[in-house]
Amino acid sequence: MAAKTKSTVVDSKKQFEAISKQFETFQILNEEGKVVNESAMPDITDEQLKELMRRMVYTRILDQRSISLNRQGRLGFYAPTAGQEASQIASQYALEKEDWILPGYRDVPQIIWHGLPLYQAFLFSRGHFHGNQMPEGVNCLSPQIIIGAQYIQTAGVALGLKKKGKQAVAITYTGDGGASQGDFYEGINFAGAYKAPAIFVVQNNRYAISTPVEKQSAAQTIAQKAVAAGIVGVQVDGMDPLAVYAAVRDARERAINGEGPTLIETLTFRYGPHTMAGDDPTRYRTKETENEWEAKDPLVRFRLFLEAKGIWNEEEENKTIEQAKEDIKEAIQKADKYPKQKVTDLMEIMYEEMPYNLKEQYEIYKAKESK
Ligand SMILES: Cc1ncc(C[n+]2csc(CCOP(=O)(O)OP(=O)(O)O)c2C)c(N)n1
Repeated sequence: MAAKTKSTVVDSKKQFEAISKQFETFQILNEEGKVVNESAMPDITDEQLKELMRRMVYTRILDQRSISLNRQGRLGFYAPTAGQEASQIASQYALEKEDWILPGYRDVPQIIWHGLPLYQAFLFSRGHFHGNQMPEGVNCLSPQIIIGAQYIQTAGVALGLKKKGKQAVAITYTGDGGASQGDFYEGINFAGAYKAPAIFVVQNNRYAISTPVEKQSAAQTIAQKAVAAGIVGVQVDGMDPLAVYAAVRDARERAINGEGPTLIETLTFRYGPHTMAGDDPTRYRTKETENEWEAKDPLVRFRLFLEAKGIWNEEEENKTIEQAKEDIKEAIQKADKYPKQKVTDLMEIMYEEMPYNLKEQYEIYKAKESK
């Protein structure tokens, strides 16, 4: 190995040490469900805490049912979410209705809790256009498949909110892999330059399909990438719902006050495969790694915390599970009954004014469909 460079220009060791000190993981609730950071406790009522738990339990059931429906051939594209509930649900819970969500493909739970009806989420999975039609007043874009593209769009949406004088933010999500994309850097840089009210979340679940985060970047944390864009960066325990909630509330307040965007890295883990399209995590993850992360489970630690406060019990949990199962059953039936997608539907929704050459094709299909 080559000798270490003795530089008189920069003390590289000192520089790296200073960076890692600035981006220590923010945590409120530890794995045993104990508050370890009392002074950072967010302002949140017992009823809100229970609602957050309900939503996380509900979402875990939705994930299990979605996987099973996918295996039965009743859903199409599906990216599992179990393990990421604190990161996803607590971050959405910290928003207000007027805020905008620009999700990635794994972030369907956040847009459901922001108002997308469940049957439409199922239609989205089936590739039906109606799954992308947000109801009036549901401020969400449809899930982005192109890795990182939503980061640039978020900078634009946030700048639009600022120009319109709205007291609202735009929040977006990508994975650790997304933080290696050019769009990621362009998005955070632009939003920083214009002090746009944006919140950029990177859900670091450690793998971009099979590529480990260590192979994605030489940076010790993803949060520190905020420095180059001149914005605030924070690394959060993404298995801790209270820490995620507090970090997003904090970022939202800064954004609304005109102090610009925040980059939040949530340290999390997806228990399941990358998507249901044939990924096999046992080929790139060890059982030990999986066990290590499952011991950090957000539902387990939050349940312990709420039980110790005397505001959660088995009955509450079972009620939530039953409700989720009932809603899912109804929603899948509604999705089944929804009119099948026609070729002419795709043409109609794409254009306000259809080009003449497509009009010809449109008429041909219209005639075929009416037979
Ligand atoms: C621009 C682009 N390149 C490649 C892909 C293929 N692809 C789909 S998911 C994925 C990995 C993304 O990993 P990460 O950003 O960590 O998110 P995660 O799926 O772990 O939530 C890749 C490379 C894509 N969809 N878009």
